[in-house]
Amino acid sequence: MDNKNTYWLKFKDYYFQSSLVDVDFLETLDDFEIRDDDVFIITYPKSGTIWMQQILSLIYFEEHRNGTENVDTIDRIPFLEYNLRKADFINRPSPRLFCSHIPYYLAPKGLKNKKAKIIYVYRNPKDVMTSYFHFSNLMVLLEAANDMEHFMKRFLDGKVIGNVWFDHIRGWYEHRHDFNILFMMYEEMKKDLRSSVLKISHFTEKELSEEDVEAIVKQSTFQNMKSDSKANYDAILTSELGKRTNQGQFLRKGTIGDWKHHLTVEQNERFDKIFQNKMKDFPLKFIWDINEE
Ligand code: PPS
Repeated sequence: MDNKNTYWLKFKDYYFQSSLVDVDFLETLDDFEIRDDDVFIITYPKSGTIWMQQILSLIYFEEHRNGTENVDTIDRIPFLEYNLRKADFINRPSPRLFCSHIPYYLAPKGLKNKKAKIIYVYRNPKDVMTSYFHFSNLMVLLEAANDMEHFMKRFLDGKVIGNVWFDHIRGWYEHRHDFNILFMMYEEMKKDLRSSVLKISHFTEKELSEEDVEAIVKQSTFQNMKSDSKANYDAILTSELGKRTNQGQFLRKGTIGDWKHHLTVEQNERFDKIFQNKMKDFPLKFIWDINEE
């Protein structure tokens, strides 16, 4: 079959993970009823989705902040198109929080009344590609790649879940006036988590005390998330999704510029050429190095 294999399923020109997605749900996505107080985290894969899930969950749920609940982040903020634990979206109490990798053109049309909120997290694409390469070799539901060269070709050709990175970010950015959307940069979150938390709480109109902000920042650092079983996806990856090896983790490096350890000089130059060509008129800036301002 042309539009489906073990790893992906093509629906309206977009690749979804085939065994996690429900096509009947995708068929109805356009009409998915949106509430004014819904919040959607939208990302290209490996751009900081679970990080934003953790931050948003901490902002919205006091019980998460003060540790009086024992709910996994994925249950607080389920994936829209990969409803792993079969959350009942329709009867879910407000405010509903979701995350998703969908491109702008598959967004439910109710999002266009601009009341429900979208937080789009983006990350420099060399680190996205590096993270994605490792994750593809870790999770059994993704097609593994022998080496970076193989993966880079697939990534640049958009033969991965999420399709072409350039199209995903450009699509959402160019259609930003159709939505109530905030763009958050992974690298800015990394460099100044506190300001990022304040930006998100302002956008979501959630008033936080100084103490709350402290608690959120503390619990959403890479190190804290890594050791927090509700936030680190270890159990999900091991028992619900499946790993190829015991070595890797969802929270791998969590840094800026790891691509430097994985791309050859030639691969890097080739990537730069394509990036410059595709993004020359694109206004959002990117940070490629941990020391860059
Ligand atoms: S997925 O599979 O698309 O949902 O993956 P996603 O969550 O978007 O991205 C995973 C990468 O985000 C990193 N991450 C973090 N970085 C810094 N700080 C925190 N708190 C954090 N939480 C998650 C995670 O480590 C993956 O990046 P890499 O580069 O592989 O480490």
